Amino acid sequence: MKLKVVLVFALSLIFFGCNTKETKVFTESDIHVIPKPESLKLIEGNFQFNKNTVFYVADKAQSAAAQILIDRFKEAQGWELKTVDTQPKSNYIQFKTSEDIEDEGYKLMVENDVITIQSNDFNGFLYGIQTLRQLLPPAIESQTKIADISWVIPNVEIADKPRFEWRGLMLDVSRHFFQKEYIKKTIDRLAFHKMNTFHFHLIDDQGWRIEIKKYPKLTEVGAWRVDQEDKPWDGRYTPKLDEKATYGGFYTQDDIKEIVAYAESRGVTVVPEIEMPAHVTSAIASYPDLSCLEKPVPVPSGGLWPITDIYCAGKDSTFEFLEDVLVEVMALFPSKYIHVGGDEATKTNWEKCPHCKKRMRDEQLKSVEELQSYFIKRMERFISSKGRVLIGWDEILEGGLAPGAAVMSWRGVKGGLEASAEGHDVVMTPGTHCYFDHYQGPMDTEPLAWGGHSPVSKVYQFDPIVDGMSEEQAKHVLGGQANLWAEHITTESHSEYMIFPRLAAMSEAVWSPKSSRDWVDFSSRMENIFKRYQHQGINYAKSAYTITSETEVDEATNTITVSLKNEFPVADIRYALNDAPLDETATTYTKPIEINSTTTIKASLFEDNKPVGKVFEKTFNYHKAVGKKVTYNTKYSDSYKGKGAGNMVNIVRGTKNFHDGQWQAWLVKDMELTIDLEDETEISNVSVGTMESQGPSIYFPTQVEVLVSNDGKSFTSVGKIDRPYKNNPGITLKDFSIDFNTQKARFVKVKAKNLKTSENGNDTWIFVDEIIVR
Ligand code: TNX
Repeated sequence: MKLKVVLVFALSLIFFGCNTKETKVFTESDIHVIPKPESLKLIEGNFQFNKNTVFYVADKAQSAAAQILIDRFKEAQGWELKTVDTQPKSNYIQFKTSEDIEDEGYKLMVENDVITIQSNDFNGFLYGIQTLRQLLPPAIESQTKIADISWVIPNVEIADKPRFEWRGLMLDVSRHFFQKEYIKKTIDRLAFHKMNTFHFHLIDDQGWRIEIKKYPKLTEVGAWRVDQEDKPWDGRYTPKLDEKATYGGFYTQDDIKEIVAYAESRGVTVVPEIEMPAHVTSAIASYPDLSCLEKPVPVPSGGLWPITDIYCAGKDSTFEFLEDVLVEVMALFPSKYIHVGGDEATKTNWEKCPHCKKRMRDEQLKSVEELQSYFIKRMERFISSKGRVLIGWDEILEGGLAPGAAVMSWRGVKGGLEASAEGHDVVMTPGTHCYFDHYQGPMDTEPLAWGGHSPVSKVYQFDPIVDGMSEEQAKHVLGGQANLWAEHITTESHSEYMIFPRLAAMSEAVWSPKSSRDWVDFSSRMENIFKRYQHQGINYAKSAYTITSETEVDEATNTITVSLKNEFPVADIRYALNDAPLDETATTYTKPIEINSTTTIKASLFEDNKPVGKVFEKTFNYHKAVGKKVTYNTKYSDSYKGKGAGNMVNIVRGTKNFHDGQWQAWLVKDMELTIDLEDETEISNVSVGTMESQGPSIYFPTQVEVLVSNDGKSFTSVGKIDRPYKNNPGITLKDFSIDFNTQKARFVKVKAKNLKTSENGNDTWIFVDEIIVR
């Protein structure tokens, strides 16, 4: 652990008005500001707020920044702190405009009697205030009056500025609709984390969410879908055209104005996203003529793939429509950037459409990719003629990038590398680190998410500047952004759960100097931020406290060791085995636990000698093949090797996340392997652990067979299970368990047959995590 310089100051009692000034000694570990400031110096002494503290302001921007803290004191303490325009003698916060401070940067100086915030713009003053807010006790976030708090903060000298100018969060309000009040709340929380961009994903297949006066059907029709919220997202049927559509909602233009103005008061720019040419079934449902086929379609209630009903790129009327929409959008959103989506268009209709074919001939376009490029370039000309800048997902690179366009790199970092090499500005938002619809803890302990695994520690590792970027390219990186797609996010509290605390990690990744990145230090500061989240009423995820296990097999001794850990490193894990209680008698975890028989481990984090949070409980089923040699007659795929040769006999079971490293898989091929038990061993059951997840083409074996032998040459079948193909939505784990008469055998051969081709003609996988021999 980093050595902390502990500064201890003796403080004298100072009398202040009728309040007695606190004698409080601060150390560096009392300072928890997130994102971490560029530089911070603790100084002897402290400042104590009381009901006479005033804000000395010179202009509107300064008083707007002051208001944030005034509101906090009002709610948490009931004080009505005032702003004044003449310099008080003492006990005040003053704002000073200082031209030489960089955009959004600030200096904060806390002294015994006066606090000074210097900046050059509103955001800088606001961030100075936000830092001040985080120096105060967490109770400053309270939404009800709190008694007996002394609002005392250490004297400090802070110089701070953002590393990147684009520090964003995207919310998808199409897949599920979120109320205006929640959007404002989220914007407020962005500002709390010194984030400055709110990317508003207003349009998608499943709902058009912004009123456009010229095209009323967009919200009369496009904002509503048949309610199938009781079914899984990808298991929803295509609604009939006359079915009553009741799920949805939209923002009126007045709502949008209110959101934009609110965001402005929080230093946040709202970037609207108006998807095109795909992800617009909601628009086509409203105005079928916008598509190539001009066929009426319903607003889909859930998953839609591939997306073939897209805007026709041949008809000029499509562009007239989009220009009209954008004129209204640009009147509402003053942001420099206008996002036009551009992702995931399946262009098969364009290949057949006479209008699109004519366009391709007229414009000498060789492919539908070039037609998409034509589409985006044409929109870019329009947007830039209005003095704005087009930004789109990295697919807008395909077929040639529009001059002047900026790119949001989501399919990894490739798009960002390519666009920046061509001199375009980029915002980095790779799925690996920035997708908040991914799981943040082990899948079986978390609410349903899209897939993937992006825990807070991974988000914390995010760097918008990636390996292989030249200095010149790096200059084109505007910053980074987190995205919350909402297919599976139906409520505000679930949305909060996905955003927090990962947003805190993201804020540090895009604000603080890279050199100050320190996971241990960050996690220690998070505890304080959690208290603030609690006061703010945020349903943040506690996944970083979830205990997970890792198992290692020592093949020489056939012993298994299980190690326990959780994401935040400074935690007191204790455990109990089998029937022992998990209480104050539990063992403190210091080293991996050895297992040589079937064992249940219960573990928890402890605070004050008591278990807190989720209890970890896992039974490790020891069996007769543990650690024995496995010979593969058909080799597993290089993409899913599990833990290699010992994977099938290491007692570690895979989770529903097929990327979790515990699964071995075969594509199209059958599985066949032989386990050598070393001695003739009495056995009566073999179980084969498998998974089915038909979405990514993982199917149960259609047959599992077990054979035994004593010489390893001639095998006798002892049983088999047939399991013909069935439609099976979701993810299912299943052990194919085969009982047979107890007998002695040294070799066990297991065969599993692959379906080979799915109903829709794709190659299929079989996934196996363990062969259990009893
Ligand atoms: C891809 S990211 C999409 C979204 C989905 C998301 C799910 C991007 C530009 N397009 O439409 O919601 O995956 O993670």
